[in-house]
Amino acid sequence: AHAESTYIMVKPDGVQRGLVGEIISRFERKGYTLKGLQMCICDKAKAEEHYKDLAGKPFFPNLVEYICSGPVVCMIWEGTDVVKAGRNLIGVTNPTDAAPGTIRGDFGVEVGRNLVHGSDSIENGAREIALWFGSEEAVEWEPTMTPWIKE
Ligand code: YYY
Ligand code: MG
Repeated sequence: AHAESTYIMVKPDGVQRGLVGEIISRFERKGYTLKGLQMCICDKAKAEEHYKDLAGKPFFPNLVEYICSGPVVCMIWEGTDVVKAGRNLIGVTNPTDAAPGTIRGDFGVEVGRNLVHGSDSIENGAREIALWFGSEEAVEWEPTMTPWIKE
């Protein structure tokens, strides 16, 4: 099947709470491939660009402030249907409603502290990867494990 890419980001609360390894591990164990990884502190302009579709929402200013409030861990994950399956691993937006076994369901309490971002479409995945990663920063490689994960 076609290997697509998604942008996954551990938000500042996930970093502060020491959940970076846990979150990476869930994507690794599932069978996806890490193709980019870096840490940064986001500025306001970048946060507004990342969430531009939500610019009119009442929670937008708080959202931007939250994303800029500490370091985030930025990742590119690749694999079959990774956009949809990545959001399944993360769980629905409000951790109250997120199923146990998902990241937000297992570790989150409030919607404004929901630990992790995942792209919602292939197009937005490409847009977000281009926003957060320079052209030299993604790593092109293929795990030797691939034939045991993909037919
Ligand atoms: O894609 P996802 O992160 O699950 O939700 P979005 O609808 O794209 O909203 C982005 C982000 O905004 C969400 O992760 C938390 C925040 N947010 C909020 O604080 N309050 C809401 N009622 C809805 C979203
Ligand atoms: Mg979203």
